[in-house]
Amino acid sequence: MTDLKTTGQQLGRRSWAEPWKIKMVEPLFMSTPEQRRAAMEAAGYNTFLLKSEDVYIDLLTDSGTSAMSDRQWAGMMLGDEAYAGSRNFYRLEAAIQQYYGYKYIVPTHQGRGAENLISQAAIKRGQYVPGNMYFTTTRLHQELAGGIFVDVIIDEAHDSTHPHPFKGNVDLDKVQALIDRVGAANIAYISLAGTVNMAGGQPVSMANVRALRALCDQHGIRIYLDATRMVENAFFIQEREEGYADKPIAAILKEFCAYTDGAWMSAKKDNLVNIGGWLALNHEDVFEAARNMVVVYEGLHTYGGMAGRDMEALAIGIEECVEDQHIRSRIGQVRYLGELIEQWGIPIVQPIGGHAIFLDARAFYPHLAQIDFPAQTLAAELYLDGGVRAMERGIVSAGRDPETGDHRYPKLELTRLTIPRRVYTQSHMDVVAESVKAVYDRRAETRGLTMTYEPQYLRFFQCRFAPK
Ligand code: PM9
Repeated sequence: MTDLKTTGQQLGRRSWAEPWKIKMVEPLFMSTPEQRRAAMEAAGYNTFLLKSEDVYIDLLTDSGTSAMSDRQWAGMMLGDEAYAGSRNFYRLEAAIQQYYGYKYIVPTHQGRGAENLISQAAIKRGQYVPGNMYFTTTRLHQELAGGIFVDVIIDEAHDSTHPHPFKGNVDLDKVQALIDRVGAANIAYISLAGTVNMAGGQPVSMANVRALRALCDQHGIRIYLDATRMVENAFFIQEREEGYADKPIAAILKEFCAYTDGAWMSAKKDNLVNIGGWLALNHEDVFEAARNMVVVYEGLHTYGGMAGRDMEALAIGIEECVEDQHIRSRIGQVRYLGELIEQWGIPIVQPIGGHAIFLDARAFYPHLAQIDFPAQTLAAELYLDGGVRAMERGIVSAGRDPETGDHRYPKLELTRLTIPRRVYTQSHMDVVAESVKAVYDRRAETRGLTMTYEPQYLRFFQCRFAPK
């Protein structure tokens, strides 16, 4: 395997730095251990239920938490807040067409708005939706539309220690086996994510999507891409796949998208805005259906739940996020944190992915059973130690099987330290790593949690726990 480390010393040359400087700051406050204990109890040991003002370093998510550039803020002043036909929509449409290459664009308020539209427009009740690992909101929308999600990611993705450089790849044999079992007509589409969030931010290779396209063409199956972190995916292709080292990120992104029939997007991630999303399609039939439905769920088809100024900031964010220097420093910062943590032998998902460090909570707390919610426990412990907010990505996030009502027991039981884009400094990463180490050092004394409240949908957002 190639050496995936990027710090200056390891490459034997000078260090990299962010391609921006800080113009405006937001103060942070550090709470006392007693204040954090009280806040955690009030939040039912669920980091989603903490007040933001009680958090010191917020690594809950990279969603909507980016710092916008001065160009984006200037763009906010150019908002055309007409109900219909805002000029910012046409600018956004042109940016998506230019950088992602799709024909038809439907704006939405955020990613799950677009997931709802594509699921309703492209899934018939009882159809199967194969995908490279589930994502929480994506699978729920597919299920609500009557679809049955089938995991077709390569087996290596479910093993946190496996060093495969493209752990997000689709296993084509699994897709073929599904086609043989249920017939191509009973497959709604392939749900392809780049990178794969729940696997640890792992990429899909260009060779894999090319081969998937060829297989799908033989059977008349469409491929829809979750493009939420596809720019990060393009970085890994540039770094690891033969023939792409000298290609710009923008060119890699466009080539990848060209193998797919459309994409949905949470613009709150790669696209560097605090709110927004879109659905992009190459086929008129699905576009017609989605454009018709957007007026029911989101807003008119020229704003889809966003203000004109949001669409302007988003169009500029799209241009900025494909810059090679930007993405290199973004992933460089994630790796900086990961390499600090792994030097102490603390188990994290390998290789380090695009948007976050995923602590392997099973290996962290080998004395806890999965039903003791080890990843949720670890997220709570991190907050209690130093005010760092992380997110559970294990049994709680996986929810219950809609057929049996039982917990789903995913192989990966992870706690995610997610890095917002252009927000924190290297010193913040040092503090986070030290907190992880402190929690690791007292791991043997740590007990698990019991779930005391569970809502029906996407339980991880609102459920509550008590210490065992
Ligand atoms: N992802 C994340 O923190 C937001 C909260 S958890 C649901 O990782 C992918 C790959 C995502 C994603 C959100 C969505 C939904 C779709 N696909 O949050 O609705 O990571 O904009 O996007 C979160 P929205």
